[in-house]
Formats: sequence, C-alpha cells, structure tokens
Amino acid sequence: MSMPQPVKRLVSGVILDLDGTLLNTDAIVGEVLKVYLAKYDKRWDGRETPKVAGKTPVEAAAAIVEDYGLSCSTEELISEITPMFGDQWSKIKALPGANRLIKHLRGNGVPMALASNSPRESIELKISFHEGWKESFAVIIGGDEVRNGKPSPEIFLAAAKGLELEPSKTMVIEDSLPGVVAGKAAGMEVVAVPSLPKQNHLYTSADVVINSLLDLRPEKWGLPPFQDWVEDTLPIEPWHIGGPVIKGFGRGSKVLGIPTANLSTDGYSELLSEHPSGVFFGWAALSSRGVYKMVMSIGWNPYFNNKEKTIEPWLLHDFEEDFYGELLCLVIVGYIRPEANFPSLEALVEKIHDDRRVAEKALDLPIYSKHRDNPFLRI
Ligand code: ADP
Ligand code: RBF
Ligand code: MG
Repeated sequence: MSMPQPVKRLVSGVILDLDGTLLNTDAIVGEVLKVYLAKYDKRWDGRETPKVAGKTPVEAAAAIVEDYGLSCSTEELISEITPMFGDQWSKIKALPGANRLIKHLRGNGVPMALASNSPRESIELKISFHEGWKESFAVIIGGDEVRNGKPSPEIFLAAAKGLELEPSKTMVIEDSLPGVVAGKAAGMEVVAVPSLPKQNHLYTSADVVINSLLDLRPEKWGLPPFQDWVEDTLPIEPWHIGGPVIKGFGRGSKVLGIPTANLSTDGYSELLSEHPSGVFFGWAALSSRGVYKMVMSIGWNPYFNNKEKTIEPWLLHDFEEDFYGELLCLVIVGYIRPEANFPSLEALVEKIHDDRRVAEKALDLPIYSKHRDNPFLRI
C-alpha cells in the first residue's frame, strides 16, 4: 500500500506448500488424533500440534507414539489412523486468502507448483474438493515421490525443475519450519506464513514472515500486484459474530480514547480459526440503540502479548455511558492490516487512529455500506 517496500529478489514462479499453507489441515489432524488417543485414555489438547506440523507422516506418527508413550508401533499408528483421515479430507477448509492467491497467480499466468510432504495420492484427493486448484498447478509433487521430504531441499528442487525455472527464480510459500529450511536450502525466496500463533520469531531464516496469505505483496518479488485493495482496505466475504459485551483487560483503552467493547471468544474457536487475526472493520448493532461503524482488532495484541485471543471492536460513535452486558452484533466486511508490535504506546494509539480514519471512509463506499442492511444487525 502506501509504505515503500524493499525490493526482494525477482522471481517468476511460485511453489506452494499445501497443509497449513493453503488448507487448514491442523483442525482435522487435531480432530482425528483426539479420537484416536482417547482409545489409549490419552488427551489431545492441541499443544502437540507443533510436533506434527510440517513433518512427514512417519515423523509425525513417531513423535506421537513417543510423546504419549503409546504401546503401538509407528507403523501401527499410521495404518489405524490413515482411514480415519479418509472421511475428513472433504471437510478441510481453504485458509484465508488461499483461493484469492491461487486465482490471482493463475489469472496472471504465473507458473505454480504444489510441493507437499504428504503422499501424492492424498494431495490429489485433498485439492479435489477445491474448485480450480488442480488445474492451477503445472507441477504437483508429494513426499512419496522424492527420497527425502522437507527439510531436505529435494522436493522444492524437483518442483522448480518441473516448472523449468532456476531455483533462484522461484518463491516458496510455507507455514512450517522444516518447509522454510527446505526452501532456503534450495536457494529460493521463502515467505513464511506460520500456522501457529506467536511463532514468528522462530522463522528467522525466511525472507519474509507474514500473518496470513492476505498480507502477501507479490509485487515485492516482481510478480503482479493484487488489484482488489480498495483505498487501503481489502473487501472480504462478510462474516458475523455477536454476544454480550464483556469486561476486557481494563488497560485504560477508554482513557486513551479508544474504548473497545470486548466480546467473549467462547464457542467461537472454529469461526476464529477460519479468519486470520488482524485489524478489520464493519458494522456493529448494539441492542435497541442502533447500527454504528466499527473498527476492530482480533488477536493477541502483540504490544501487550495477551495469552488469549481477544475480539475488540471500537464503535465509531460517542456514547454517553458504558454498555457492558448489552448484546452487540458485528458484521465484518473488510480487512486493513495484521496486528503489529509498536515501539511505544503512542505509536500504537496513532496507528489505531489511522485505522479508524481508513475504516470510517471505507464504510461510506457502496461495497461496504450495503452491508449495513445485513439481517444479523436487526436486533
Ligand atoms: P475493557 O477493558 O473492559 O474492554 P475499555 O477501556 O476497552 O474497557 O472500555 C470499553 C467499554 O467502554 C465498553 O465495554 C463499553 O461499555 C464502553 N464504551 C463506550 N463507548 C464505546 C465505544 N465507542 N466503543 C466501544 N466501547 C465503548
Ligand atoms: N494491539 C496491538 O498490540 N497491535 C495492534 O496492531 C493493534 N491494533 C489495533 C487496532 C484497532 C482498530 C483496535 C481497536 C485495537 C488494536 N489493538 C492492537 C489492541 C489494543 O492493544 C487494545 O485495544 C488495547 O486495549 C489498547 O489499550
Ligand atoms: Mg476493551
């Protein structure tokens, strides 16, 4: 957008990882492991996800057998668990920005490859549920088609060869650490999109770390820029969330002139996992009072490093009094930026005021103002 961006090495092709990068596979892996481990009276609580993300199936299974002290072998675990995944593939959702990215690159004739540690057959099955994906990849390579999976560079080098491009002329997009290591070892530009929160500091070898695919700026590498930004905002498929206004951290946002009417995240974990954290805007209905413009933050507030994700909308209206406990319904229509850390509270507050101006102006545009009539706001 308006900030000058450093120029990266120019590339002409893109190699994408699948699980955790384009598809929200982690949610399904968690579901399956929860059911499987229950048979051994063990509990999967999601904390083990980093141990399996980006691993080959054998490595992931070995890690689980060891960590949970299971009495079965790695092979037994794999053969029992594989059919359990079978019914789940069709339910895996595309991650935010995945469809947009694939469509954009394909539409602009940028050669694309898919390189995943999972077997070729399951890659084909998984992508078959997503329209237009298979046709978009000139090359698809599975972990069973190379000698060594990621972090070995082999799979990415094979992908570049298939695209008939020099490795140095390709960009890898990856969510996992082994994948980032593999991409760098192959001599490629690497964009990391960590699928787990608060892990960004581990990705030091990546050329760029972004929060979600919505934040990718292809023009930094000489690729065609996205054309869908509208006045520093990105229109998104509207989604909604609502509940009573709860107490926040009482950090004095109101004293800073930025009161945020926090909503509980209880019961919304699935919905939230489908949307990236970041700064969004839209319309807010407050029980019987009215509908207002709204700009919000969803995430961990990097400046304060919260332990829990928060949903914090700032209603762009001067209220006479607090409205804790009242029903608040939000329709979220656009995206502004990822959450960021700031050198000072002043810098954070200044940025939030920029966000306010961007949202306030954008919400007058027909593409956003029309959502004021959303039935979800009729409360
Ligand atoms: P907390 O930490 O409890 O969320 P804040 O300092 O963020 O406290 O203040 C938020 C509260 O201020 C809201 O819950 C609401 O009752 C009240 N409030 C008043 N005006 C606004 C506004 N324009 N937007 C959001 N909340 C507001
Ligand atoms: N917190 C952050 O740590 N980083 C951010 O980038 C950030 N952006 C925000 C944008 C908006 C529009 C709003 C309303 C809040 C944002 N916050 C962010 C949350 C902020 O830290 C929180 O509201 C505090 O309670 C303010 O004191
Ligand atoms: Mg608040």
